[in-house]
Amino acid sequence: MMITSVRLHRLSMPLVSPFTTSFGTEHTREALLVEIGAETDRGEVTGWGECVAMEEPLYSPEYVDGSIEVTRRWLIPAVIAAEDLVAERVGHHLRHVVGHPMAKAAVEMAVLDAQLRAAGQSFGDYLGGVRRTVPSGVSVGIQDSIEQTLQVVEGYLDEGYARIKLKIAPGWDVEPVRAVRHEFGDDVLLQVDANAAYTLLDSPTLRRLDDFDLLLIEQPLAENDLRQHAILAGRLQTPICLDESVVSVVSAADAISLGAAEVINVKPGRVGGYLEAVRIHDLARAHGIAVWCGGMVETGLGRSANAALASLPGFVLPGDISASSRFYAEDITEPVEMVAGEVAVDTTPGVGRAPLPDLLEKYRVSRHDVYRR
Ligand code: OSB
Ligand code: MG
Repeated sequence: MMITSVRLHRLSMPLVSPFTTSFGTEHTREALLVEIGAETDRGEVTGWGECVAMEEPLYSPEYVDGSIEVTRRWLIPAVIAAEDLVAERVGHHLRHVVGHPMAKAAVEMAVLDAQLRAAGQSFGDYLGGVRRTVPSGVSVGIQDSIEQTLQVVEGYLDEGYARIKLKIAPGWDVEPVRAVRHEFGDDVLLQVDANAAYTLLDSPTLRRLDDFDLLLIEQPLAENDLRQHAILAGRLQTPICLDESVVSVVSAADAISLGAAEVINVKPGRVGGYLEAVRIHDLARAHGIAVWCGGMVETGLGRSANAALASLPGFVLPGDISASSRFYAEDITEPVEMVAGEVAVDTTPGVGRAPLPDLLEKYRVSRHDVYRR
């Protein structure tokens, strides 16, 4: 294909309620979308990508304004210069730029969306999906009180969510987990996410979580603490799942061989794109390591693409793939729905959803026309 135009859209979307993790509280999602116009041998198409960088570099080094800059100055020029552009080579064309996996992932996603729209193939089919629906888990932020936590969890369980993930932090761990287990019983699929807030010195506290039959504990230690995660794994019964630490298939291979991860949270943005995400899925599956699809408070665009990824056979645990309504009163695409604990995988060509023009304009705070042929 030949790229004929590139536009970046920076959005500010209000959240239905504040989302608090060990690294901060968000009131809005500062989303970044990449729109690519392309000429293909089957005509003109538009492809959309979503960059999952957050407003501030607190979860990972990337942040929205930096992603706009690196995309505009280095990533787009590199793909424009490529001859015979195909999605499978975007990663290759961008390999000289160090880091910035979320920005690269968004560019690759937009090219892949355009390519699949031209080919008439859905994201799920292309990636190798084997399910029409995927189980829908919900990530529950840190609340002001145990009482409020129980109320919020009850609401999600009543809606039908298949799995609950509680965000934890030092001082907010054993008690909320105990309360949720006690209130809702042993059948609820329950897990926790520390977002790197603990150290190995906290292992006595973390070991107390073994009493609550959790599916896993996600990223207890810092991003670079692979060796320490392996030591912690020897001290806990609860399986350790890595999120922040797995930034590529190489770091997934390191984590698996060190015994630092019994489970991996695969987030396409964090690892540089959907294609690298599939490579991590394949590697983990070959090692008997479970994976599940993480979330980054995506709009309907990324949310739908994540559901497609989660339909691959190695995604054996419910993902952080909730309905649009979990975060947004109004999404910028047709909303993603959750029915009886499942989200349907879109089957129309490409990602299967695109921003609705009126809503894109309503929530857009800036537009950057990066390229026009
Ligand atoms: O650690 O999984 C995480 C949101 C933003 C940044 C990091 C994380 C999260 C979530 C939300 O837990 C997952 C979702 O989109 O539902
Ligand atoms: Mg996480």
